[in-house]
Amino acid sequence: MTNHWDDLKNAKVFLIGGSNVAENHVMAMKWIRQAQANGAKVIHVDPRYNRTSAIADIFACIRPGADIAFLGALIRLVIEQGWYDAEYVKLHTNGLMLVRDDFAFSDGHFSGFDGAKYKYDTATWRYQLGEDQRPAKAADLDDPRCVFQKLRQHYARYTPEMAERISGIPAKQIAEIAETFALNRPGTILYALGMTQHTTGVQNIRCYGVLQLLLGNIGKPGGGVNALRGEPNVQGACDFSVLNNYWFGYCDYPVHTQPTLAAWTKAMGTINRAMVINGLKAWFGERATPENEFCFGWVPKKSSKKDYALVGMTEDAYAGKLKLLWVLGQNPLVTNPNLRYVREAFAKLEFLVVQELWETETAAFWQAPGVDAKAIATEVILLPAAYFMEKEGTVTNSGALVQWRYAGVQPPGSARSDLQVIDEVFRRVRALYAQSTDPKDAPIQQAVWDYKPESLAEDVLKEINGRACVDLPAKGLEAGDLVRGTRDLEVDGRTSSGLWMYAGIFAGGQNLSKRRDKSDPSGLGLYPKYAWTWPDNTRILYNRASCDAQGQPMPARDAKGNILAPAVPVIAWDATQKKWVGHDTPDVRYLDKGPDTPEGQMAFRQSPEGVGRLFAAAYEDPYSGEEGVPRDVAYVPKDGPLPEFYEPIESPVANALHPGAQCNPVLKYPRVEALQPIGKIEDYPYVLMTSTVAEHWCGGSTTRNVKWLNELVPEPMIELPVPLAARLGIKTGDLTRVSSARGEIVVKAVVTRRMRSLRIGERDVEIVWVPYNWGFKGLSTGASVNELTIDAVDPGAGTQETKVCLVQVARADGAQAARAPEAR
Ligand SMILES: Nc1nc2c(c(=O)[nH]1)N[C@H]1C(S)=C(S)[C@@H](COP(=O)(O)OP(=O)(O)OC[C@H]3O[C@@H](n4cnc5c(=O)[nH]c(N)nc54)[C@H](O)[C@@H]3O)O[C@H]1N2
Ligand SMILES: Nc1nc2c(c(=O)[nH]1)N[C@H]1C(S)=C(S)[C@@H](COP(=O)(O)OP(=O)(O)OC[C@H]3O[C@@H](n4cnc5c(=O)[nH]c(N)nc54)[C@H](O)[C@@H]3O)O[C@H]1N2
Ligand SMILES: [Mo]
Repeated sequence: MTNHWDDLKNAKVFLIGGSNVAENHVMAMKWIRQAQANGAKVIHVDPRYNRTSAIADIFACIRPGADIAFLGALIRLVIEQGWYDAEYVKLHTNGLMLVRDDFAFSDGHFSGFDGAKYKYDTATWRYQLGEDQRPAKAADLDDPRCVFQKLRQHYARYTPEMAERISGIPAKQIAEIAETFALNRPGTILYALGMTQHTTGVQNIRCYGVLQLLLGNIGKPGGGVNALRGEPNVQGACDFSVLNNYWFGYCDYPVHTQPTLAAWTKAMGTINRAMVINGLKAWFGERATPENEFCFGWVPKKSSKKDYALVGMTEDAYAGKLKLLWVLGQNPLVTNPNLRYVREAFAKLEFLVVQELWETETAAFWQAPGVDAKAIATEVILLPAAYFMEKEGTVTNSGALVQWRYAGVQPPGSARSDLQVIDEVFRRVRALYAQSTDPKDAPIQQAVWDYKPESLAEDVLKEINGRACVDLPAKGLEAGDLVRGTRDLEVDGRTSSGLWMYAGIFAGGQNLSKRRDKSDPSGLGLYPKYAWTWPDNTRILYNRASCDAQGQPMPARDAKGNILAPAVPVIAWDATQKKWVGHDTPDVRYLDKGPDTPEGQMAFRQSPEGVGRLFAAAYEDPYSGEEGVPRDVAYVPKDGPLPEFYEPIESPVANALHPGAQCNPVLKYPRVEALQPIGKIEDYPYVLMTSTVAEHWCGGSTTRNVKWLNELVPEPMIELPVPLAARLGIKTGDLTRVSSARGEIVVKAVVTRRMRSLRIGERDVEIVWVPYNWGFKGLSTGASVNELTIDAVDPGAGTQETKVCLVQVARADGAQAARAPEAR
């Protein structure tokens, strides 16, 4: 989230795409309802009519995976109708920056494509640079070489009619949505899995960024691009790099071609190096010195050739290369796609540790129906874990609000908190290495690990917050003092911080995540003294973008300068005090550098250009002061600087925009032919969409063991549109066989008008739905839909395409064979 939950009340319009917020983020509804009571409009774009659709003013039924076609048309309309905020675009985005002349796009491919490697060379995705090595700028947005005009050209193909042909949303409704969203400001976007679980997941979300930047909706109350995060602490987990692709604080994880900190810095920039040095100081303390590159050599390096994501791990296990797997708080034998492959891979592990509340399908994979346990040699250890109310620590929510949770009860039996388990395992491993003289064991012997059992979680949080490592009189800190925020952090090892974004959570020695002060002086829902948000307790990210060139709050406008919404003060430059002040923590690099300085103009200090990126150019900010080392390096999506529509891997139709590029060109699938078949429309004529239900939680082990919830939704089902069910002779309650190229399940049918058939090009495309919350363990058992889903993933994020694959559907008694819809 760029904004936060309470801030939803400030929105005048909601575009909810790929999110069922009413069922999956129930507490958001009170803010959405409050906004609606104040006249806000809600637009819901979803293949299935659900409880979110029920409260929407406009419901648009979309074919799964077609969002970029629809959003491309919105972007086109916003530009062509002059609804964009020209002043904001010029000031706060890279709209004016000149793109290299050799950048091109044709037949579905951007310039630089290497088909043999499924890869782009990004050399042409760059700016024309001025003499100062910074991006050259056009005088106005009409310059055909500027980013804004490249954007306009790119989306010229996305007419509402083309978008209708691809997505199934009528062109007239697309125009209505564009106008409603563009002319009501501020507007917010809420999204979740319907947008991310696709092989175009990253670019789906990029569309939202582009749209919101065009409309000037970022950095303001009631605006933003708001990811509704899933698992309770998934935001915190990502911040701390419980991910394969990022290191802590969203730096790139070091790879084997970067053995030194100097090499890594060349690729990542000196700003990120400063964060990493603070981290290394937290991990290795006094051992980390400038002379030994702060022990960077001790950090394990990834192989840049290997895939460490879930599917990559599955592949390695299958190939016998991954021998020991330790699963904490995950149930992949229900929730990973293409389960047959996962099951076979697990059977090849030598050792499996599952740290869990229950004996899940994962812990018991060898007991799965049809599996011969005697043929499996894997040794399985089940460690009993404490549940959330049985332990203390922080949870970071979607709005980056870090809240302390207290233990309510003691864990039962021998169950322990995950932190206690990790602490004990580390101490025992360290003891095993105590006598070793092998240099590779030094990090295990030397890591700082001195948490006290009685204050374990808070000791870790203090380490994360960071400390002065030496006396810092200029900052009023003595060696050992806790730092008070990111502005206390030094770049040279004189401070430590386990995660720079969290520096200040323990300011003044107080655990600010425990704050529960409900005062809100601005009335904007900022609640500045309630718990704590990163960075530096900022509630609205990029809030400098709410101000104009003079640093004063600016109204929302269209391209002609007509005011669409008044300025709402969040922060501003105070010329008398000579600093940025406001209701929120100013999201600026230096509090005392005003609008007359380059830094004081940067609304997007996290991007090397300092502005929002409509076009995701490859770019390094050259000004680090070190020869050949950039200060900051831009993130460049693997699949293009502008979002482009591609069909899902299993799709019912050909790509209407470019037959030469059906699917995401940088995606290699299948990776293992035998286990990753791709279904054809002739055999699997319907589109399967999967999601969760309000009454269960994800893989279901925590909810399928609760009798009351099982009464509400006792088993999985397939939901079918009425005309399809009639054609197949299926009634509600009938046992139905659903199959894909990868597997087959039998579930009961529910025939509803919530599911629809969409006209896509020359074809009627029928969409069916199955929830993914079941498995063979627990009080309520049932078929796992992930037997059917495809394990293709987004090439950038690695997210599985579990929102769309092709299936066949038939009555399980075989009385009536399914028939594919004929092309008309
Ligand atoms: N009660 C409950 N709450 C939960 C969870 C739970 O299991 N139960 N899970 C938690 C977790 S981990 C997560 S990640 C979140 C998930 O929260 P959501 O993302 O809301 O979860 P889903 O219901 O999977 O998917 C959202 C919507 O996307 C739609 N959709 C599917 N494909 C497409 C598409 O291609 N385009 C568009 N526009 N829409 C599409 C689906 O119909 C669905 O309504 O919820 C969290 N909250
Ligand atoms: N087809 C399909 N598949 C999907 C999705 C989809 O929409 N469609 N959604 C995907 C999404 S968004 C997600 S997040 C994943 C979820 O996938 P999983 O993470 O595998 O699902 P959960 O059921 O949440 O699994 C969490 C497990 O942790 C255990 N647990 C709970 N609390 C604790 C704790 O404090 N400590 C420990 N050690 N264990 C604990 C629970 O008992 C549970 O078994 O599923 C994904 N899979
Ligand atoms: Mo999730």
